Amino acid sequence: MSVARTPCYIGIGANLGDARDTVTQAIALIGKLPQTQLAATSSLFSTAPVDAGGDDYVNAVVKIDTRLQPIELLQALQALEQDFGRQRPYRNAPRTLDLDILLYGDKVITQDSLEIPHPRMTQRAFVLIPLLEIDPFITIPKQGPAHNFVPAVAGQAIRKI
Ligand code: PH2
Ligand code: MG
Ligand code: MG
Repeated sequence: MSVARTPCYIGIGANLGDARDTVTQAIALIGKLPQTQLAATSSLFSTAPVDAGGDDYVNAVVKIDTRLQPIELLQALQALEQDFGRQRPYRNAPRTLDLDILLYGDKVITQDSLEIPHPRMTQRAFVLIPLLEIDPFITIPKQGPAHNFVPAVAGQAIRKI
């Protein structure tokens, strides 16, 4: 069994309740997941909803090094979402906490339950800007340098908080 840890990037978002406090707590809890270390944390950002309604979001991205397999990591993140009372009344509904695996090493996964790289990450300033803050030279498997996608999201409102 491999003991190597894989670098992963997790997108964090919230726009229901005390979103700033939730994102701060979520970052700490991600760092306490089993077989996982927090490697880097972006700033928190206030962002306008993209393809969604409701209040502005608080978004951030963290980098972790983990021995959890992708599905184990997904399940652990979903359990954290549940701990914060996540409900799913309809697609892109306002949420207390959303935790998305953006990248898992250089793996490409296309399952119904899990797609990595996250399929919409290059279209969203609320992912790209915090991701590039952590790692300006990050490349996305099969898509190239993340910074190449920034001009296309320049119209999306995002502000560091
Ligand atoms: N998440 C979505 C849809 N739209 N918009 C912002 N600003 N931030 C998000 O985290 C977000 C969104 C679906 O997960
Ligand atoms: Mg999401
Ligand atoms: Mg999600």
